[in-house]
Amino acid sequence: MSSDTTGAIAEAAVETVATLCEDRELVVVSNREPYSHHREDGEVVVDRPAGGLTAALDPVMQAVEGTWVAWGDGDADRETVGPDGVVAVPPEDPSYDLRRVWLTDEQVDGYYRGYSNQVLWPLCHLDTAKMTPEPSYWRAYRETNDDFADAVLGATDSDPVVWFQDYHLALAPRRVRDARPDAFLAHFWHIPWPSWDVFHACPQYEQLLDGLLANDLIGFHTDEYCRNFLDCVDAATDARVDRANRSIAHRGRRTFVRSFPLGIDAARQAELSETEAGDDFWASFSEKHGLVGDHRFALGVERLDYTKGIEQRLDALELFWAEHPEWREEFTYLQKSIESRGDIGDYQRLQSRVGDAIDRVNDRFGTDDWTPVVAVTEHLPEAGLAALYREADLALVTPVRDGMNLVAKEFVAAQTADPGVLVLSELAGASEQLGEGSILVHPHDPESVADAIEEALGMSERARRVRIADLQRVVHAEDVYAWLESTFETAAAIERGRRSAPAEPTR
Ligand code: GDG
Repeated sequence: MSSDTTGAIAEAAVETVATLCEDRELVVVSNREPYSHHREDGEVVVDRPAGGLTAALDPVMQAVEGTWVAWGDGDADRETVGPDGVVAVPPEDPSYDLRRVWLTDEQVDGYYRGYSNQVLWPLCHLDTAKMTPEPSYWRAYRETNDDFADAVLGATDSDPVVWFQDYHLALAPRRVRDARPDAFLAHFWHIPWPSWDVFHACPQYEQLLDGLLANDLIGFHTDEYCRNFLDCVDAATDARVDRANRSIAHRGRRTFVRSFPLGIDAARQAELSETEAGDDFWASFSEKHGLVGDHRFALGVERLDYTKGIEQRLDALELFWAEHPEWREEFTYLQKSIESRGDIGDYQRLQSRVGDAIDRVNDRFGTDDWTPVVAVTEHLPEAGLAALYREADLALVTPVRDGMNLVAKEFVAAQTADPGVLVLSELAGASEQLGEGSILVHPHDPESVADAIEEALGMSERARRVRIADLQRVVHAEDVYAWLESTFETAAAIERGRRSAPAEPTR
């Protein structure tokens, strides 16, 4: 698919959004902002969306001239806004408002670092032992959600269509709903939703559910997360749960729960994997790390997060080289991981354990001419990353829990030359869509991962082609634009139904 086709797909998404909004303001709310300003050598420079959902949504926002509400965390953000914290973006052709929410250091500590990343993140990834439910975190989370909600309400005097992103904002919908009963509110939850026995571990389970049930539509990546959410509502509240229809009647309204598996801009990813910049990157990278000639390599790409299964993967690789000495000096593992949330203790400890595990494996098997595990910790340019995807013989995507995992999809879309093999965890949301053409493994079973590596390295080119073609069909058909369209089509259908149906009985 070419960029022209991508443009056409974006236009289709714009039309669907326009149908839903009619003359109402579209307000997107997320923790991270699409554009941030900071100072570099005294000059103000702007960071703009590079890939991902933000890049796909940006042209839609430009076309419908909506408002994006987000935390202004750039060091020059305050000096670039007008009254009400608003700056028009994109800078070269301003067409929509970015309304920045300012957070104090205490709020960043409590709402972001605290409640979002040390309570909700481990909770939703089933790691309740890592939860740190400090009362001050919860207070800051509530207060900051109020600030986001107030920024939404300040964006327009009439009833907007609001789309909240992610787990940072579970409470904001309720405050917006109370002020604007006729607004259309939707929410997409980017991480897993756990089963009730796990969610019950959170002391604020009732308030979180009440906040989310102020939405008309809640989206998750998979059907499993939808079922878990319905179970939690059923167990924890007196709302009426209609499982067949996947909807919930609560406080006089109905909330619909649907799965929308997020995709990537697959056409762009395929193009990126064939650029000159990517070729140049690969030429020097492969030389530097000895990935030349017949040498084979596997690739892992992620933030350094305990949910991504990096330690377990290193155990599996150690087992693989122990059981298959014939692959020593012939096969390398490239761990491309970026430090993440480094100011949180659990992440610092993970970083040091991963470093120790890499040293252990390299000390055990490494030779003067070969380093079994190569760790790359810097942020790579998109074309460089795409070249690594293209050249890798296999990708090891083995999270112990992951809402979706877009790396799996990027790897698939980048296989434009000799196709590689996707080794994928059963516990990644992506396995619902990509289970068929990948080799599925259990991340906690090192034998299954080691066997998968052996299978992938021995797979014929024909078998790899068949598998990758199947996977590419899915990744291209269910890309980020299809995701936008299906979300907004569903929202429009709900809105039509709501206008023609009688009010819900109150409970
Ligand atoms: C959350 C959920 C869900 C990484 N290193 C570089 C780089 N990346 C990019 C990848 C990919 C992105 O980061 C990571 O996305 P994931 O989806 O894998 O994971 P999370 O960050 O945990 O995201 C997840 C997602 O939200 C969306 O809903 O899928 O389950 O946890 O796009 O390419 N990009 C560049 N250089 C790097 O060095 N350019």
